[in-house]
Amino acid sequence: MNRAERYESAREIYKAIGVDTDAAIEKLKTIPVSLHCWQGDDVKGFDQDGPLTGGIQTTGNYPGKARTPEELMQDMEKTMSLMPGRKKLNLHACYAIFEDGERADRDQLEPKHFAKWVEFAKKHDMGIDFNPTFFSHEKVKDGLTLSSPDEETRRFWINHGKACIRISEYMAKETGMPCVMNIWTGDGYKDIPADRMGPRMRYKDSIEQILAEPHDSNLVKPCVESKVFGIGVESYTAGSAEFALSFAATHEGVLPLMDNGHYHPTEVVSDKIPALLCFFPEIALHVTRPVRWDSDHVVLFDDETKEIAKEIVRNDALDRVYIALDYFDASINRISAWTVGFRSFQKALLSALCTPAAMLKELQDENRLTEMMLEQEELKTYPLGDVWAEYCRQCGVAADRSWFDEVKAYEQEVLLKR
Ligand code: RNT
Ligand code: ZN
Repeated sequence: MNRAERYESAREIYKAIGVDTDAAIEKLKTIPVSLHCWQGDDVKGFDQDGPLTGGIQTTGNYPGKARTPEELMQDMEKTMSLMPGRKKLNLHACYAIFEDGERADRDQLEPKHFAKWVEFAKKHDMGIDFNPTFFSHEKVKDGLTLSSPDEETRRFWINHGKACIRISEYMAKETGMPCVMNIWTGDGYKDIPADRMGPRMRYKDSIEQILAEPHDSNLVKPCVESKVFGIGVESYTAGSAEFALSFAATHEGVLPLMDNGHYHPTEVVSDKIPALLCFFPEIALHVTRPVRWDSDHVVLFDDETKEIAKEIVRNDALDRVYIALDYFDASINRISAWTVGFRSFQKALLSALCTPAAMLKELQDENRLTEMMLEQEELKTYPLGDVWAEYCRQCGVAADRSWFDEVKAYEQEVLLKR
């Protein structure tokens, strides 16, 4: 069978269980997934030369990381040309672009410092998501930013947050798509603190001050991302799960953001998604792959990734969940890392869209759990690969491993010359 015949056959097989694969393909083309710029340069940014702090870490020193805005954009264009599906651009404040030796500290950032990124996003018909950068900076005092007891430090970071609200609104206006602005800090303590509430009260007040910066909540979607621990911040994080969730629940227009690397290892975000959807009009996600800890490995087409996509799709929540990727691997070719992760999540969404959710739900509600199990097992060997191949063909990208030839050529011609 050739490719077209294989798709025809797969279409019939899915049709027999009530799944319309043509509709699944069309739907998938419309779902934006935010592509994080920071896979390209190991979360370095352009505004400082120090180490990566905040309790996060990239490991590996594969050659060819992007060192300038031009290189990063060039690399993103390469990786995006190898991925099917709709992309949104995810930026951090530390990726500000300064012209002619001009500098601005993080509390002084302005929309103009992101004009080149806006131009880039427009060129590729993408919206932009944004993140204030509360790490890798000399004004992180004793590992603390928005929860610092030092008022000058806290003021600096509040002003950074406010600047980022203004920049987010500018990005939304320019691209015509809302900007999800995610607040995450690595604030916390390595060892058992003597005061757990004080930092949280200051963190709460700081976020409230940031959000007091005037903004249109249809354009700027502020989120609070929780975390259980970081490297060197093992005993306590100010922005814990309960803190972030309660903050979002009690502040109009604020979304909780769940990163699936930020929970205890046996907790799953796939189960948290429908729980939050019962209460929040909108939520946000960072999709990553934690291996034993928040290691930010490249996202794969694995069980939990599939389950996350399924929960979004079968609860009809594609318009309520802002999906972003968040991983950074410096031990392998970074273009390939980006591409594999994005393609994996696309596969997970396609798999979810090709799941006969109504039929399975009915089995559950009729307590036909024996059949529910076997039907879910049957699906695992359905010909999803043939539907994937058709989707990739329609999107003008390789369906199989052949995209890697382009990565190898790019490595020779561009990356290894850096
Ligand atoms: C860190 C958080 C955070 C960062 C990015 C760079 O643990 O996941 O989202 O990874 O903002
Ligand atoms: Zn994250």
